[in-house]
Amino acid sequence: ADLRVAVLGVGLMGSYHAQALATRVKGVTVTVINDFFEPKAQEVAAAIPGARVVTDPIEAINAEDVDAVVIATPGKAHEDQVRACLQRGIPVLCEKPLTTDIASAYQLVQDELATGRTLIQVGFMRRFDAEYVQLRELIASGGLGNPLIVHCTHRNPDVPPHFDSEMMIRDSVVHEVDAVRFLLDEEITAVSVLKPTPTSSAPAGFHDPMIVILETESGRIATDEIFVRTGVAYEVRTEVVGEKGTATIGLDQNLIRTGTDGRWGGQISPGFVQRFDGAYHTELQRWADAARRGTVDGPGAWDGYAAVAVCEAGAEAVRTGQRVEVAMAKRS
Ligand code: ISE
Repeated sequence: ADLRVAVLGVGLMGSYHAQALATRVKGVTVTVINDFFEPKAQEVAAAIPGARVVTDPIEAINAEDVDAVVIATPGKAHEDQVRACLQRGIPVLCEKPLTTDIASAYQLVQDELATGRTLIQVGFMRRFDAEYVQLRELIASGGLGNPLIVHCTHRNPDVPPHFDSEMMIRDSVVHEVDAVRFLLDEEITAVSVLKPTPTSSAPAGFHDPMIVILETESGRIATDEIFVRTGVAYEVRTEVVGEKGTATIGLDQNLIRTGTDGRWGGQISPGFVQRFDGAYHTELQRWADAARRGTVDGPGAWDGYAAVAVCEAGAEAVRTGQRVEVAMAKRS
């Protein structure tokens, strides 16, 4: 039988997931749609045969015709909703951030441990992108020798006006935080942030771009250029520098080369939905396949907690201009 899924929060990401689950992911029926803005939930549900609207998110999680849940509500709502999934004992795919503070993220790690099952997956979709997977395998197989430095670039063409420096850390850099942990297989222990001259399109007082420096347990360094108002396109690149060589991904991802008027040129993917479409699809299909067996298949509660802890340090580094150590428990 199909896995019956509730999608909570149908903004940009949630409506994309709901559509993908309903039309492209095999073995899934979307039965319940929820959003705090009911007309939006109605609109999304109307386009999905068999889906109905449930206005209360906790009721949606506990509905009889729901076997698993996708959460794409605002970060502040995640803690209670993920906990309700744990209490019911059903798998959940929660968009990042897992929660909005370190203590609640750690509590969810503990709550999941207490169930004796693995039920929480966090939406770090880059782990499902073919290039990231290959780069991780190359590093793990020793192909680059010891990896010493990771250089990341993360550029968005634009963001909403309220997207401030702290959001740049918590919403955008969070992906490099997870990618670096994924590629190097170790924790990040300290964060520093450099604030170059801001672009003139950034509102006063916003630091855009920034250079974020991540230090790892073993002493490696990762840099991340985060620039969210380039006016150009969505550009995400990673280069790993090892003792025996270097490797770069994201150079011409989704580049469409065109030839017109005796010239050649290309189009860069405009946004993350286009750039990571394949990754999202793999993420959803593997999650759904695992959920049918009562578990998940991807980054979990610990990864969500680690990302929250590193971003907390990053937000403090933006505010204070200091190098901030990550406050994180040892993994039990
Ligand atoms: C957004 O929230 C995301 O999650 C995207 O993946 C990221 O690239 C973007 O910068 C964020 O705004």
